[in-house]
Amino acid sequence: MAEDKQEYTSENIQVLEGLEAVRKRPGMYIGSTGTKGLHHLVWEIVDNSVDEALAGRNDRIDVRIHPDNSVTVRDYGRGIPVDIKKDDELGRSAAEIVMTVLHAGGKFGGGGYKVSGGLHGVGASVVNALSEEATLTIYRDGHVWTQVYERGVPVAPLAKGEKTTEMGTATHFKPDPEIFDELVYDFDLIANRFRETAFLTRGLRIELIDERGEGQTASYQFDGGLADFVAHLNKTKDAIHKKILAYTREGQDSGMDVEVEVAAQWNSSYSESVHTYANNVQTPGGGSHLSGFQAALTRTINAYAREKGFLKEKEENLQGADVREGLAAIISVKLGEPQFEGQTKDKLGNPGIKGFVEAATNHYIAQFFEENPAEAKAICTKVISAAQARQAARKARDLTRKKSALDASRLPGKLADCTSDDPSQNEIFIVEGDSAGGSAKMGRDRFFQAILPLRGKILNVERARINKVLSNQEIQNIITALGTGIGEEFDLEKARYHRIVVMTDADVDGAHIRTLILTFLFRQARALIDAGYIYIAAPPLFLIKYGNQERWIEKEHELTDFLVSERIEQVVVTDGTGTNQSWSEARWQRFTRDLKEAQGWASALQAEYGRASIEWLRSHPILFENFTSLEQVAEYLQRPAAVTDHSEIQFERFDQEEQKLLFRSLDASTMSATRVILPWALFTSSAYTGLRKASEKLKSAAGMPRFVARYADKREVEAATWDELKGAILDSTKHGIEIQRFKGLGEMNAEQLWETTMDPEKRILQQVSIEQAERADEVFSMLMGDVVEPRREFIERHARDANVDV
Ligand code: 0RA
Repeated sequence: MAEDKQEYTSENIQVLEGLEAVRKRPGMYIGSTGTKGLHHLVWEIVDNSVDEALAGRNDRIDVRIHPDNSVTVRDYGRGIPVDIKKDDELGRSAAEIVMTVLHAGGKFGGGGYKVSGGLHGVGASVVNALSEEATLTIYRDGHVWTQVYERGVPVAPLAKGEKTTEMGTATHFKPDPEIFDELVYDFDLIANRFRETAFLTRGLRIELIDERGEGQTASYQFDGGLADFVAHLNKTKDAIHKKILAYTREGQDSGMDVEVEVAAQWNSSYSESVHTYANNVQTPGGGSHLSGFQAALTRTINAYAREKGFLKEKEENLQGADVREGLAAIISVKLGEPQFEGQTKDKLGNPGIKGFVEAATNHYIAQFFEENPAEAKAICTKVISAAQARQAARKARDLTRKKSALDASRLPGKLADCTSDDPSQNEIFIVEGDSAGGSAKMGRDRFFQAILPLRGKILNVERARINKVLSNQEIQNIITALGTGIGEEFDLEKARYHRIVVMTDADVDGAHIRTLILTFLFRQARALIDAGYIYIAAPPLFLIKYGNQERWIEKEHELTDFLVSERIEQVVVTDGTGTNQSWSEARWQRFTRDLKEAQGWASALQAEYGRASIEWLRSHPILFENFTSLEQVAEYLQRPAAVTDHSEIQFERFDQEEQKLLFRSLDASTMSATRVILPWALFTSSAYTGLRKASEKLKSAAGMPRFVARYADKREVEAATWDELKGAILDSTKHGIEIQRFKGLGEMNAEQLWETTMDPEKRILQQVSIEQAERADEVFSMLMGDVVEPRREFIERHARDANVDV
């Protein structure tokens, strides 16, 4: 016995030491404690469920981001084993070991490929150690099993609960605010990653539900796997053949199982979009799988084109770049021990993989071409014209090295150039609209600042392809002014300005014009972006005047920050109980955070129980009562004490069978009636508990509804709910402040434009990164391309943001 106990302690200490190490140096395990590290926790837990899918045992993963910034990942696999490990001195369940022992995750895996690369695969125990609270729920062997942990330490052993026929694993974790800088998840980032994972795992459904704020959802399932992925890449392009090339092959490398899966389709564009993966991890650096694919592609297309006479005897061979022009493809390999190489470990090493992928590709493409002569012909025509264009361009360059159609010696008439002839200190502002251009000309420092106004309507070449854009007069003015030439003739040395500032209005048209200019630069003068010469001006949206002071404010949320920091201490709020509270910045921060959380839980509940009922619930003191049955709720509502100052309840029905209460609530001040339905299931849901907790916090931060907010005892603003209180406080902070909103650059005079946007001492410029330009390019393809559907989706998706701006 004594010995047992000692061993228990020593093992236990080891576990605690392991968790302590993770909490001391989280960066070593998840990269950082910033946003990136926070998202790693999600990837980590989801990857475990993806592994279960790769093992063929799970077809669905549901991920919820809760309003309190906790996350639940539920899968429908076999469930983590719950049995007590025989050789474990502590008598722990397998599940507890997975959750608490570093790197224990793989121990029970029955071989196969694991999703792991770079920092992934550190295990659920790391997530657990970095979570304030975590709950593991396993549906297995006919029962629900649960275990709760605090900062990685189990609160109790794994407990066997009620019976179930369900299967799978649910991990709920709340990242520890003591560890992470901030708990802010990026919905789009997570959704994009899940979409990618769903493409790479044929048939797996991944659903993402964001319960924060207004809430968003995304759901992905691709029964076509990589072929669907390629179709997605070509969604905004014109595919030049219908049938997508798609193949898989299984085999061996160094005695271990390997598998390759490829899908490919050419489009009419001139760019290549080939993405590679090893064990579902991106390999942007390429490696042996990519080399094998490329070698086979070049070889088989040359052979076929010669055999069929598309390529004449005297003509030179097609090069790699020719056969990949307009190619969209995905190459995904799965292997036992991937070697990730290179500085950033993003390149697949395993040398044997090259031959394996090459053989699979040679075999498949030859067969595909034989069986699909129409597709083969379309592809050959495309790649041969790529080769011809390459050869023609080379000849033209050789002949007329210098002569250019877009000669920089004749500068555009609209350009107001600067006097300095030192490009390294010169700047050009490309300004939307003649009127803003006029102000900019007057406001500038003419020694080093040049102005090129653009007619606002340049985008009226609606649905133009990029070649049409090039023939646009305004774009040609930009090209001549910049001096570098474009495309093949581009020469960075000839740049006439080392700062090129795109200055457009902060509205939808402005965003369009900026997208167009960035796209043009990305495709035709990319080196300008690489060199860091391109900037976007960010003129402020607001000018505020108070007393005899003036101040520029960039964005909406900064206006709020300013008002709050400047004036919140002079706001007094009287709450529903008649208590007066003075407000501080700290109270405001607490209040808005708790409010957001409460709104999130409320909208999760609304989706299930209806808007009216939940809104009623939120504004009623019933929220703070404790009930153990629906009878108690009914009793509470029928007691006179339940009648608040603001409403009267007309009881309708108690549905015993369905466990539901139905009644009407009459608002005393507005005389409006709300029909409320309260099912018992609502009171026992976790979202209800969340809403209650958040509302308790709101109550202690801001008091009980209803409210009256006053600024320095003058004007009064009323608020019936916590939601309205936020607006009322902001409203009252505006007392005596004049806020002017600038919708366009044209509304600023020369002096204002200089002060806010052009004066190097004060202005804010945003340097354009390649990623940003790439995004602009994608948006451009979508907005201007021939495919209508994605454009509509995009416009609908952004319509709300756009309305805020205009
Ligand atoms: C090892 C063995 C078995 C299941 C799992 C791991 C498993 C782990 C995770 C993590 C998240 N979801 C999961 N689902 C399954 C099952 C072994 C068996 O039943 O024979």
